[in-house]
Amino acid sequence: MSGKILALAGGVGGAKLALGLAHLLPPAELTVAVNTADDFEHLGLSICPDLDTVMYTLAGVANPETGWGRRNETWTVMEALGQIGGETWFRLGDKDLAAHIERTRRLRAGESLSTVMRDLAARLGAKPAIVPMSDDPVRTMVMTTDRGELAFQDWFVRLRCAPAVRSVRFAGAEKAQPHRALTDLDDLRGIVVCPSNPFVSVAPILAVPGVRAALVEAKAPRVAVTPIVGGQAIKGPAAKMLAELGHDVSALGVARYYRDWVDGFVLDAQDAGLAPEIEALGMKVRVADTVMRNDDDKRRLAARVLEFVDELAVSGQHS
Ligand code: FO1
Repeated sequence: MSGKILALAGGVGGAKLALGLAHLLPPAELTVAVNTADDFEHLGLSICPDLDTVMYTLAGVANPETGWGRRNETWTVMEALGQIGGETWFRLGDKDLAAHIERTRRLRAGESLSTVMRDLAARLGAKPAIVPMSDDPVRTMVMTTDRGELAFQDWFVRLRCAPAVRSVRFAGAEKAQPHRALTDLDDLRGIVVCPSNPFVSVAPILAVPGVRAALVEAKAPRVAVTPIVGGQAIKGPAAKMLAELGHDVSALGVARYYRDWVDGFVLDAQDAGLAPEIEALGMKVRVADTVMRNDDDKRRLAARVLEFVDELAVSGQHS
């Protein structure tokens, strides 16, 4: 089947599946809409971690060890900054800094984030469209039980996600305009929710006014891939957040969180036993190997996801 796939993604997990999809689809048939609520101003620069992670991954220049930042990175600036007493808790590599410097310059000159990212991604060789969820600033704020409210990167990187989370809000979301790729959803082949953190990667995209309604009304099937396998997050604090926010710490907990708007749920083979309970929520289930260790895994999972999307379209078991 043809038609466009719209993938919703956060950082590392989202980028991996996006790369799998990019291996299988012509560039014109894939748009990756990325969370920007992790963005922040740091050292006077506009940092967009999830957009850059997706961009570097699709361009083939991502750091394979961390998933974020660039491969073959050097750290001369961070070392020199540390020496003179500067802030080094958020590690910006020398090559990575180039993107932050150029993006900041162009944003200050009045260009939109989507225009700047389109150009940077093209220069680096990322082929599919990579779009921010909005050109307007939206910032995740994490209310913790013992440290009050923290800006996302303070909580995530500086405090290593240690403070327990009570709630999350997306400052500025109510005034943000969605990117049109998230609201013009005619003629889509399918919508894929990548295995990103439901609370701080996917939820901010849906918090941009108009996006949730557009996704719910879209004619195309909506398929989510679990970020939780065997009760644990593949990467990051998703499992910890499920527990702290009062959800079941399992793929079932994630499926329940998505039940209002997702038609199909891709469950890991380890969790196949949860399929009946997820189906009872009114979703179709597909079991697959969802842990992406290498490029073949990414391609295989992407193929399973596309197959599932097309089956849901044929059977009309969506919308
Ligand atoms: N994550 C870390 O855990 N430590 C870092 O020092 C760090 C630096 C960094 C620099 C640029 C970038 O694009 C991402 C970076 N990340 C770092 C990852 C990032 O902050 C998080 O993974 C995302 O915001 C969560 O999706």
